[in-house]
Amino acid sequence: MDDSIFFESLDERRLAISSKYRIPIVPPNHGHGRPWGGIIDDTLGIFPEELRMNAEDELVKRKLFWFKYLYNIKKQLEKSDVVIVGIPTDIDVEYRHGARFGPRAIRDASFQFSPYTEYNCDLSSFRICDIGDVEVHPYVLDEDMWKEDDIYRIQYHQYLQDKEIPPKWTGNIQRIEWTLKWMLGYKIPQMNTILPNMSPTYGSKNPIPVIIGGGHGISFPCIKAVFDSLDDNERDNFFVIYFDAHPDLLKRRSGLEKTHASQATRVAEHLYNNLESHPDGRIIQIGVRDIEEEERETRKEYKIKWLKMGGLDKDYEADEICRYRDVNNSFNKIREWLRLSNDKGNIYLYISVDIDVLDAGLIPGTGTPDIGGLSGRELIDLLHQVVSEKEIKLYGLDVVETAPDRNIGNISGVTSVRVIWETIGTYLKTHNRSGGYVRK
Ligand SMILES: [Mn+2]
Repeated sequence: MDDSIFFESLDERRLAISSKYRIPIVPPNHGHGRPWGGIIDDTLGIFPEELRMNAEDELVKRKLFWFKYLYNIKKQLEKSDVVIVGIPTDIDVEYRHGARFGPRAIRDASFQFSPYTEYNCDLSSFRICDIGDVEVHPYVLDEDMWKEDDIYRIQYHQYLQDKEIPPKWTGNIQRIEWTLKWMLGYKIPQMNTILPNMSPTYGSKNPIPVIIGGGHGISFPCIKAVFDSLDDNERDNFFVIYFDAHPDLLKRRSGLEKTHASQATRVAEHLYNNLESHPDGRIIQIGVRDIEEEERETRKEYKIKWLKMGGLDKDYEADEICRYRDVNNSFNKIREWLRLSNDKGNIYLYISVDIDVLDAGLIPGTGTPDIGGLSGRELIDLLHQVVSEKEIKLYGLDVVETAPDRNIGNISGVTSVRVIWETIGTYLKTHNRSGGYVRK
């Protein structure tokens, strides 16, 4: 292996380590204590000192620190039931900022919890791995900003002596989507060539991704990555459930396409464009109450189901719209929308929880609070009911819009942890996982 392909000089090598080879995932700041019920990943502390020390390592010799870092995490992923990743963004926030501090606040809050769920599932019996944060720009979602990656990309091309230059992953959207696909074991051609063991064929044993935000704009690349990784049968039975005060169904916000107020439109478009049959009702939104007229049109266009907190009686004429009354009544409607009563086999589900679905009086620490929302009890009960269904296969969960600057006692961080704990724990317990998430 000729080093000169990569580095012209020692200075350039230093520069490369510091800037060109920016890793897309950075270790979380665990601090002291036991995050996520007591699991601390022992591979996270090794970048880059240990790599520098271990000069015999083949990847170190090739100066592929980034791949080495990912490789170590990958080994953890393969053993994990659940993998947590933070995406610290504040994209296109127009009212209250601060969601980029959400992952930190949620991890902080995780230290105070016992590893038991309300239904006595011991989460410490599962392997839950926190791989850190995706390195993103906090404010800009989709701009081509990571110019250094172009240098990396071309060097990479030289190294592989491949005819094709690997695709760019320069903006935040690409970084988030790529990271999720990588977590899911998606076959990324260039990585498969360089490290054959890094990209197992998708489908054997994959962890459930849990994404902690960050603004709601991150849901689009995450859901897209999960959906794109599915086979045809899974796609045909793929649903997204949102818990949110807002439908996020604007076409654009301030002229921008990929924002927290338009992310559900992008998801709907993506499903619509990639399914043979129309994705009628593939998206269910629970708790919506702050709705713009344009969003009603988008809902009709994609036949999105709404479980609204309130509303006029005329809304009930359309069977896509229902009013939240109580947990049992609402869950029956959700079951029907998910086609769970039809006995048609598995439903593949992604759940996105915008923490502002809760009443503003209960959750001040969020970007766009609104009163008249769910209580914490109702949210947890609904999540319990949904993920307890045997036909449900949980393929992803995100919890977004935690803005700790506005908190009292980090209550939105605490709430986010409880939401994750109860969803994951109840799912693992009711689906008889005994360590090791076997996907099929
Ligand atoms: Mn939202």
